[in-house]
Amino acid sequence: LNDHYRLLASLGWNDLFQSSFTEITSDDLDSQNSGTLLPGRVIGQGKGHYHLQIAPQEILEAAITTKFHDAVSDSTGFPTVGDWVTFRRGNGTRQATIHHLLKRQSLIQRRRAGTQQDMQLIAANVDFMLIVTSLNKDFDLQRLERYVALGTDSGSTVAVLLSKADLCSDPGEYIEKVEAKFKGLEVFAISIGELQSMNPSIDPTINPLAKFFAPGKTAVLVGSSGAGKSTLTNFLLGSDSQKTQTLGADSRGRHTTTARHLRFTRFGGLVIDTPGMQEVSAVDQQDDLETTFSDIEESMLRCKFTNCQHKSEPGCAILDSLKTGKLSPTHWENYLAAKAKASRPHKKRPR
Ligand SMILES: Nc1nc2c(ncn2[C@@H]2O[C@H](COP(=O)(O)OP(=O)(O)OP(=O)(O)O)[C@@H](O)[C@H]2O)c(=O)[nH]1
Ligand SMILES: [Mg+2]
Ligand SMILES: [Zn+2]
Repeated sequence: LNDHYRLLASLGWNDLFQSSFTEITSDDLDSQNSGTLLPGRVIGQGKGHYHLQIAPQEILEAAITTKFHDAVSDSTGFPTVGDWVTFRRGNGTRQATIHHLLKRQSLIQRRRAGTQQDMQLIAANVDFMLIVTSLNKDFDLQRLERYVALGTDSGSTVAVLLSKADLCSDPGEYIEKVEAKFKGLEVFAISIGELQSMNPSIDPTINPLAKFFAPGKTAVLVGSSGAGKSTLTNFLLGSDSQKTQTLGADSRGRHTTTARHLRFTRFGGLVIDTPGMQEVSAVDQQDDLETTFSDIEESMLRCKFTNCQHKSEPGCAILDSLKTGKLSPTHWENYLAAKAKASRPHKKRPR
């Protein structure tokens, strides 16, 4: 078992998670009948399920139990990308059930649009929150301030990556501006071309970014759409697996990335790419489905059937929440409308 936990260290496992795990599982009465509880890390979330990384090469598909779901009092109680959870695995299958959320070391969250209290979770258990903001006409200190505020009290260390330095005649001037406004924050100007030319070396003695992606560490990239988060992610992964925006006059504000995933970088550490965030005030129309309606997507995780259409199926969590008033009909209709809009063919970008 000790070997197992050594493997988990490469996924970010540490003493804090270990002690939370021990505390939770020491009074687990079901292990005799239902199998042992093990720790896994949430690396992604789909419709009706989570993806759990349980070893460097092993990923399971998992759903939370009804007991877990019913014990949750608000959206912060659900697992999000980066979370450690306990799971039980089905015999000889790649399916698992999630039973507990382990204590979080850090949590990046923001208030959901149009609500007072409801929080939208961005990522958990990250060591570094890297704000990516581009050095072109979009550069905006006030917006940067709102991103910095996301990191405050999150438990993670914030740093600023000024992207597309190749498009800027004097990156140093911007570094100074940001450093002057946010005392103590580390600020770097980066350009993908330059990073690639150092390729594959992200040697800490040459590249100051290396520490963010060191083995066992987790970094999340946040920032507005088009800032270059996925382009940087692809560099870190050493592959083109993240779709990036094609350049074009109208590409501003489009969301190319629509979901969050935690992945291994080729430097040993882990990175979470996220969909660009809109200004909090402008969320309603523009924001992607995942971020505005994550409460609904979370509820769907409880539908009895993973292909539930939420129309008349038995065990449908959506119909249930509508009936009990937990979900407002207006919010549900907005979701359906936004979803229909997002899947209309003309929204697809020409290749
Ligand atoms: N000139 C220049 N362009 C870059 C650089 N990095 C990224 N880009 C371009 O910026 C555009 C947007 O990049 P993405 O990586 O898709 O942006 P994103 O932040 O992931 O956007 P969303 O997924 O919508 O949030 C793409 O056309 C990239 O090729 C850079 O260092 N220099
Ligand atoms: Mg992206
Ligand atoms: Zn349903």
